[in-house]
Amino acid sequence: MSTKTPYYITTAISYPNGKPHIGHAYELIATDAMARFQRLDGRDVFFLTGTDEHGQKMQQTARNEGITPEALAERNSNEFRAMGGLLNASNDDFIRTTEQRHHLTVQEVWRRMAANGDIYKDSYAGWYSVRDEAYYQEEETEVRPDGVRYGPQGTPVEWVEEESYFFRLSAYEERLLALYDAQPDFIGPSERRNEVVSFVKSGLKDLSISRTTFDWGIKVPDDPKHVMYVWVDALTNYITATGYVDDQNGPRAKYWPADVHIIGKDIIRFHAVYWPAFLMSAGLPLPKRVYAHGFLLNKGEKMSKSLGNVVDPVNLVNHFGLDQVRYFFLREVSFGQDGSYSEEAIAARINADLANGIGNLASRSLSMIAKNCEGKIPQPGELTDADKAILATADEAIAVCREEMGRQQIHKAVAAIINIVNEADRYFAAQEPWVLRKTDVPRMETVLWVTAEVVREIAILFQPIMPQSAAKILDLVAVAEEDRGFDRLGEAGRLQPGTELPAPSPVFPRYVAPDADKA
Ligand code: ME8
Repeated sequence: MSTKTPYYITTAISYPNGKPHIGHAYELIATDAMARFQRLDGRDVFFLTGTDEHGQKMQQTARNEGITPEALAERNSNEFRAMGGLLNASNDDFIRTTEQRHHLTVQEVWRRMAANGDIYKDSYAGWYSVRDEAYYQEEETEVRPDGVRYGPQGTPVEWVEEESYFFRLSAYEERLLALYDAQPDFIGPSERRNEVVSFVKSGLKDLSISRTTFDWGIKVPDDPKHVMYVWVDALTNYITATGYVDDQNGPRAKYWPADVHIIGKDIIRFHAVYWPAFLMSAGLPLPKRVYAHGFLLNKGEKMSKSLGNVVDPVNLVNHFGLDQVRYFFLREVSFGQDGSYSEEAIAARINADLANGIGNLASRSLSMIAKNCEGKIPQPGELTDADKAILATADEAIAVCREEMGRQQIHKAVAAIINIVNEADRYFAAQEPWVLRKTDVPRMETVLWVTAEVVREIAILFQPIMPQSAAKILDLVAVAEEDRGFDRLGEAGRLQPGTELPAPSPVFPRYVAPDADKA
């Protein structure tokens, strides 16, 4: 049995009412980078993603397409799974809410909430947004000049009036505020935390948690006329996958409670208000943290199907390359804030940071080793202050990355790695090993050893962000698979003089726009 500390991280589960878009890809890439980081840092990671397949939105979309909700869910869930493959996502499981294991867990959680006296039957009358699968107070909605009433996220709402089970959310107001107080890290970033605290302080109403006017959902125990409100069902996916509710000693039960749920800012209320309240009611441990990233905007505009700018992640990856796209989003967007992207911005990053940055540093130093050191890691002589300073910069970066990744500040961890690249570039330029080749060969060998060693550390650190490219660089400096963890950074894994290197090859080509030569 592993003695490593468990680390459980999740994405939201996406609605498979359509194909995945770039917002879904972004969330998966970011969560994957965090999961990979913790694995390399020695944690026993469980990383979950999946699809949220029930609810009125799914049923309506299926009806419009003239197919069953099962067929719609199946088709698009496969698209989401394929996107995970395309993006090189390292998730350990992919949950679908239509699975039997999930139905059983959700019904058990419902029974526990009912046994705790938190569920009662009444009738609901109010506004509902099918697109958000959310109930809104009248004050949160507005009638726009087009005569349609919209909810706070800008989606149309409709009047719903039916018999419904309710969850006694009002009884959890104080307990939730006490939770946010006792665990200031429960919600991040702070803007989202403030938003949630003021929402709860403004007063919580009991929540309608079942529907009778459609049937595409998980049945309420002992009352099959009702299907559960899709968010009760969806949120529970996180615990289903661990098997914790069924068996606290099961093989994956050690992963509950989750270390962090990564979601978008539009669904913070469900995760930071409803979800902990449901868990408290069912007597289950709460996740440690909920972190909401921002929205991706295409050239500054909100993506929408009507605007036609919902970019297909497959096209983006085919055009720029997978690691280039991963790098761009994780470097360019402050994780937690909205971010804008455009082809020009992606191209600029690729060329500045990858082709001219790490790619150039690796190829210049490694091709000099190939030509001047018989293709073997050279023997360093005594280290100068400049050598020690650049090695220290590389050795110390892990502490910064650990701190920043621990707070989901991925862009800051990436910036810390790029800082090593920039310093190493300056070091290489200042040391002029191509001059030393003619004047002082032992000193040239020292400079090349130091540079190759720094390249090794940069590549180890870059693995969570760009797994394939980092592996390629590590192959070029002949680092064995088992020596690629963060425990091999610094002195523990220094390049061994005399090690034979493969022939160097470029890792990050410059991006040239397809029609650039026609201009
Ligand atoms: O909300 N930029 O599913 P979903 C960044 N099924 N992130 C975006 C985005 C964009 N333009 N558009 C969407 C749901 N997202 C529910 C979740 S979890 C128990 C149930 C994010 O398919 C969004 O914020 O609408 C969410 O985190 C995820 O993609 C899935 O969105």
